This record gives sequence, C-alpha cells and structure tokens, in this order.
Amino acid sequence: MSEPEPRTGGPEHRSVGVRSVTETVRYAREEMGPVRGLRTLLALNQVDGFDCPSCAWADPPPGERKRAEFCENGAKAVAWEATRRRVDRAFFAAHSVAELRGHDGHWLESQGRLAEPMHLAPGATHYAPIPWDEAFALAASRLRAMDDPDRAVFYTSGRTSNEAAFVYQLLARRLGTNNLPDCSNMCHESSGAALGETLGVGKGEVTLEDITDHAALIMVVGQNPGTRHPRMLTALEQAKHRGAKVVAVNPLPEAGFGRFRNPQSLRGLAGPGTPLTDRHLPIRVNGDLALFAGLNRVLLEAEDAAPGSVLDHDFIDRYCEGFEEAAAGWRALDWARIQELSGLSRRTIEYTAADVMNADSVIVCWAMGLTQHRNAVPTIREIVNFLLLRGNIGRPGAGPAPIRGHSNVQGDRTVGIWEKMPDAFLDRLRDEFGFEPPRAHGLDTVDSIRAMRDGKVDVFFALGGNFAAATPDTAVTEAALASCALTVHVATKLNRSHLCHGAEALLLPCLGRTERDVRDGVDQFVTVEDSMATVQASRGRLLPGSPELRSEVAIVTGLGQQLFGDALGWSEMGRDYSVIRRHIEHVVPGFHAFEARAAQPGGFMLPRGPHDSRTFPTASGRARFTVNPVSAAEAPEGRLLLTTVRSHDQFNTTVYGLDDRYRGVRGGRRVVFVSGEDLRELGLHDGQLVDLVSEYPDGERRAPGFRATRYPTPRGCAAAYFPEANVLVPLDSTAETSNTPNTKSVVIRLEPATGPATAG
Ligand SMILES: Nc1nc2c(c(=O)[nH]1)N[C@H]1C(S)=C(S)[C@@H](COP(=O)(O)OP(=O)(O)OC[C@H]3O[C@@H](n4cnc5c(=O)[nH]c(N)nc54)[C@H](O)[C@@H]3O)O[C@H]1N2
Ligand SMILES: Nc1nc2c(c(=O)[nH]1)N[C@H]1C(S)=C(S)[C@@H](COP(=O)(O)OP(=O)(O)OC[C@H]3O[C@@H](n4cnc5c(=O)[nH]c(N)nc54)[C@H](O)[C@@H]3O)O[C@H]1N2
Ligand code: SF4
Ligand SMILES: [Mo]
Repeated sequence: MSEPEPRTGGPEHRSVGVRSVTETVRYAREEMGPVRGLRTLLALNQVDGFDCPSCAWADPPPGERKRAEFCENGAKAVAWEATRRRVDRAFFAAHSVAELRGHDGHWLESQGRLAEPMHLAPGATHYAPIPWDEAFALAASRLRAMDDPDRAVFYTSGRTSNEAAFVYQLLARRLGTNNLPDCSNMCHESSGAALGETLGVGKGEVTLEDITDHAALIMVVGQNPGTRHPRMLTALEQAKHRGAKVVAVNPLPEAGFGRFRNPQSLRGLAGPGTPLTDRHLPIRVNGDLALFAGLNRVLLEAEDAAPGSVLDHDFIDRYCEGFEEAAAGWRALDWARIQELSGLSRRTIEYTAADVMNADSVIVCWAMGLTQHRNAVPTIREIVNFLLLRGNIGRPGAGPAPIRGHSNVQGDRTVGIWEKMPDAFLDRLRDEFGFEPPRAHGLDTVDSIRAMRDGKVDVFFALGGNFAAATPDTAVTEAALASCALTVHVATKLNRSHLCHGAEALLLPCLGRTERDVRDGVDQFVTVEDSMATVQASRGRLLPGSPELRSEVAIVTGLGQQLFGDALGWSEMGRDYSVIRRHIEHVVPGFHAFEARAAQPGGFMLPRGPHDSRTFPTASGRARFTVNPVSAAEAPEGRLLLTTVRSHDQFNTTVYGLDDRYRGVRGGRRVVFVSGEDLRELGLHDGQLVDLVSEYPDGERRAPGFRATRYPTPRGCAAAYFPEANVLVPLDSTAETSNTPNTKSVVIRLEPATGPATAG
C-alpha cells in the first residue's frame, strides 16, 4: 500500500477560532447527516445527555454549561462513533483477514461501525457471523478449559463505563485472576504511583474551579491541551482574564500555548484571541526532573536568604515528613548538570521560580510528556516536593493535576480495574459477593505481552481499545497475541488488534456512548468519572447502529451468566444497571447513595483526603518529601531523543484524518520533527525521506520512510506520531515502578531512506 505524502509548513500560533467551528460542522454532517448530527451534538456534555467519549476533561457546573458544551475533537469523536457506515457480514465475506491486515488503522476504522458478532474459526481466512449465545458459549468453554485462571488476560480501555468495568473485574476475579491490565498502564500509571506513594491517593487533587477561579499560577507541563483537552483552553482563558499566570513546559511550541480564539464568544471568533501563556520553557525531552529539582533548589536558597518568606513551614511541620533529606539533596545539586539535562539556563529557571514565589497558589497540570519516561515516577514525585514546599495542596487554587486521557479511565480504576487492587477492596468484594477473590497481583500491560510471548496465556479478552497498536514493540506484541488460543474483542470499530488474532477469535460489537441503551424495555444510564473526580450519569440518545449491538454491560454479564450460572446475579445486573450501582456503593468508598447522587444534575465529587482536608492516607499519615536524584535520558553523539505525540486529527490509535493543522502538517503522518541545526549537522535537508532507527542493547528497530521536517524544538530532540513510531520502542524499555513503556524518550538515529515510503 503506498503511503500518503505529507506536506509540512511549521507550527500555528493560534488555536480554535472559526476554522475549528467549520471543521466541527463538516465532520458532523459527513458522518452523521445534518439533522441527526446537530441533534446529537447538542446533547453532548449536557446534564441530561451523554458524556463526551473523547477525553476526561471536566464539565462546568450544570448552571454554567453552554448550549454547545463541546470542542472540535469531542465532536469528531461523536461523529466517528455515530457514523452511518457499517461493517457487517457482507464486508467480512468480501475481505479476508490477510487482506485487511494490509490496510492502515485509518482505513479500517473508516469502514464504519461493527454491526454483528463475528467469529474467526481455527484456520479460517474470513470472519463469519455467529449468534450471541454461541459466542458466549464458545468464550466460556475456552475459559473453562484453562488449567489455571491466570492463563486468561482481561484488558480494558478507558472508554468503558463504571458499571461495565465493575462487572468486568468481578468476572475476572470470580474466575480467579487479577490479570486486569488497562490502557492506564501506558498512560497515567506513573502519576498514580508517584501520587499514591507521596500523598496517599493516586489521583489529582484539584477541581475545575481551582483552575478557573483561584489559581495564581498554572503550570502546564508535558501536555498539549489545545488538541488533547481543548475545553481546558476555555478554563485557562477564564484564569487569564482574572489575572492568573500560565507557564508551559514543552519541547514543542504547541498552538494551544499561543492565542486562543474562544468559539463560544463572538470576540473569540472574530478577534485576535487571548494569549494563554506568559512563559514557554522549551525543555529538552525528559528534562523535567532536572527543571523541578532546580526550581526547588532556588526556592530553598531564597528561603535561606530571607527565612520565613518562601517556604510554608507551618504546613511542612504539621503535615509532611522527609523535608530535611530532600533539602540536603537540593543543596548538593550541580547547576551545570541541571542546565545540561533540562536544556534550560539557570536564569530561565530562576525567573520561573520568581513566578512561583509571587503566586500564592500554584497548580501543576501534566499529561503524557511526563509519564512515559524511565524516570517518570521520580519526576512526578519531584513535582509533589515542589508543591509541598509552599503548601500548595489542600487549599483553593493549588495542587497536582494529572489530566487524564480517556473519558473514564479514572473511573475504571476507581471501581476495580487494576492488576493490584488493595486488599481492602478485595475484602469488600468478598463480603459483597461471597467468594474469595485472588490476592496475588496480576499482569499489567507490558507483563501481559511478555506472558503471551512466552506461551503462558490461552485467552486474551479486550473490553475496547487497540492493544496491538497502542503497545510498544509492535512485532513482538502482534506475535504475542497470535500465540493465544482465543482472542476476544468487544469493540465499536474494526482495528488492527482484531486482525492480530489468536488461533480462534471473536469480535463482539457493542453500543457506544452516544446510543440508547434499553434493557427489558427500560432506558439505562451509565456513569463516568472525569479528571477532577466528578462522577456523573451519561445517557445515549441515538438509536443503536444495528439491532445486533449489545451494551458492554450486557456482554460482560452475558458471559458471566454463561460461565457461572446465576449465583452472583449476573442476569439481574445485566437487566438493571442500578443493581450494579448498589454493589459499587457497597464495595467502593465514596459512593454512598450512588443511585440518587448519580441522578443529580452534574453528579457528585468523590472524596479525596489531600484535597478536601489535608488528610494524607500514607503509612505515616503524612505527605512525604522524597529524594529524587536528577537524571534524564541521553542520546549519544549523532543520535536524537525521540518523543511520540498525537496529531490534531486522531484519538490515540483512531486516526480521523491525515492532517495535523496546528503543526502545519497536511495529508500524511510519517513525519519526524527535528531542529534546523540538527538537520544541518546530520547532513539532512528539510523534507528528506529518512528511516528512524532505534538503538538498544537488544538490537535495532526500524520505522521506514519518514519526512524529516524542520521544526522549532531543542537540539538533540525529535518528535513523531504515535502509533507509527511504536515499532521503535522495546518491550523492556519501561518506567521504574510504574512499568509504563518509555514511549516519550526513544534513542534514535536518522538514516536517509533506502526504499520507497511504505505503510508501517
Ligand atoms: N484529540 C485527542 N484528545 C486526546 C487524545 C488523543 O489522542 N486525541 N488522547 C487522550 C489520552 S488517552 C491521553 S493520555 C491524553 C494525552 O494528552 P497529551 O499528553 O497532551 O498528549 P500527547 O500528544 O501524548 O502530548 C504530550 C505533550 O507533551 C510534550 N512532551 C513530549 N515529551 C516531553 C517531555 O519530555 N517533557 C515535556 N515537558 N513535554 C514533553 C509533547 O510535545 C506534547 O505536547 O489526551 C487525551 N485526549
Ligand atoms: N508511542 C506511544 N504509544 C502510546 C501512547 C503514546 O503517547 N505514545 N499513549 C498511550 C496511552 S496514553 C493510551 S491511553 C493508550 C491507548 O490505548 P487503547 O485504549 O487500547 O487504544 P484506543 O486507540 O484508545 O482504542 C481505540 C479502539 O477502541 C474501540 N472503541 C471505541 N469506543 C469504544 C467503546 O465505547 N466501547 C468499546 N468496547 N470499544 C470502543 C474502537 O474499536 C477503537 O478502534 O495508548 C498508549 N500508547
Ligand atoms: S474537552 Fe475533551 S471531554 Fe470536552 S468536549 Fe473536548 S474532547 Fe470532549
Ligand atoms: Mo491515555
């Protein structure tokens, strides 16, 4: 298959505006039709409508929601799901699996919604239809045939509702395994690990209001809100209008840091827009630990010079431990090393520290630019140190804010999707359902791939997602999936993972967030939790894309019923989701009166000790300062440190289109962004076709045929798109503690391309 040729033109300095509105309208009309499109979008993020299936940004309180409370990317996600195109038995009869494997992810998903359950028999070349009850019987018989429940793996992607996630973890644990890897293992696992260890809660500690109404300084680190969480720009604009400062820390000058033209206001559409950032620190890839250690050092020195004026000693003495050891570490820091690793001058770091000292409340927001590196957990612990020093936690306008990715990835974890849920949760699950859940920790995403590779897994089951494309070391992962006896995917659209099947495979089509979910004649709703720990109801509006579709809850409880009979009440839970919510209320802390509070407009906020009352549920009951030796990934001479990012026209492995408007890329995705100086030094010219070759002790990996593109990024750094670059990342290159793949710091060299551009 020949690869589309990208055209490149450099970064955009303004975001949203009229262009964004026209794009939204075009998308909705093309995929959904004019009337259905408009009606659907007007229900998006409304209190009686459905939650945006795209990112996990929080909604304003009910009274403050606009008539159109969504962004261009939310609209794309909805249109993509609500498309009128269908992938049915005729489609699968016309295309063999081998043929489909020759198409890229964009083409596969563009074919439309999966319309009926399909089965790939052992040795078959084509998927063929299978009735639902036979599909359940088949999956159950393969699960029963295993001689050890740990030979099954149950993966979850973060679009799954609380209700579906809860019954799913129940099914896995009733079977006897904690093998519940999820996309979070590749996403904010590092944040959860660092925050859990230091503050006792692995979640963010701010609310939307803290950003819009209270924070004096907001740092946006390793995050691209203009594309990933676009309504965050509206929140930042509100903060700017009341005088807050915004500092962006990012190797790329993302468009969202420039002028924001708010599509909700006429002034925004027509005028020059609001400049959103006061300072952009063009940090070297993975230089963030050095930066925050340097900032902490400056704060400490300023305190030494004027005791009592910089640090919040009351807070530190009353609530924290470990300050002296951490302070000794900062005093011993070497400025030359900090400057080298961060790529920022001491003076820049000192100016930024002055912003911090002038701000009586500071929020640090971050996303994947921090979490997907070897030292991600120490980096985020250092950010906690930074916040603790001035008591920037548990008061208005202050705290850590990991901005979550998938719309319900945080909720899935809350209700039990984790390979190492704590014993207290498992005890309550036992008491609620009367069986003993397994206690040994299960496999996370990377360990699941290793286990499959080593022949230790019979059944791989995925509730959503695109495991083969989202994970690293693509060739290894695809072979690992192929080694299973059975692979099962519950999905809305066809993707690569469905074509990297085991000896036998099932493809089970489910309802999406936009669709009405009627069980036994009664409309059901589900609940989701956003980045700010608000839980609210989501009710689909559209008629299901096909009469054969079932909800994720119905699919999981249907399989549960088939496997275990009705002892735990599977069919009742599948008929009436309020029964599941009652179980969640009993098992998960913070969900009292769940049914009633879920029905309230705007939902309710889950308790978080550090945010609510400066209560830190760590072993000692205190927030912990930690010592984090400064480190960063380093590329040897002639090599670059590659970070992998998303384009404006994609949601993870779902590629809506081939443009990345804000970075000036049109019509293709095989692009590598490199500074002009590096291009010159490497003897390459702008636009030249190159191969990306990663270098690790276990060998080289190659991603062929990328356009080298001159771009304003620090020397020694490069960026390319996920998932095209995933072939370059070794399975064993993961973050300390969190085991998250190091997809944001890959050591590569660029080689003039040997062959023609090829599909990856
Ligand atoms: N439209 C859209 N929205 C999405 C998604 C999507 O694919 N498309 N995905 C969703 C998901 S699951 C997630 S997790 C989030 C992801 O949200 P983001 O993390 O914002 O998305 P990425 O594209 O991974 O961008 C990482 C950002 O970090 C910067 N960066 C890279 N390396 C470093 C580094 O070493 N240090 C610093 N300081 N910055 C660095 C990159 O330049 C980029 O701006 O978005 C969610 N929302
Ligand atoms: N190199 C590199 N790799 C990365 C990242 C990176 O930044 N760089 N980011 C990582 C991150 S942050 C994440 S979160 C993962 C994402 O990993 P995943 O969550 O596994 O992948 P997605 O692309 O979000 O999954 C898309 C598929 O989900 C299915 N789907 C969509 N909606 C629904 C639904 O409502 N129900 C069901 N059952 N299925 C549905 C569709 O079939 C679609 O093809 O990728 C990770 N991989
Ligand atoms: S900001 Fe995120 S949740 Fe909100 S409409 Fe946009 S994509 Fe959806
Ligand atoms: Mo994510």
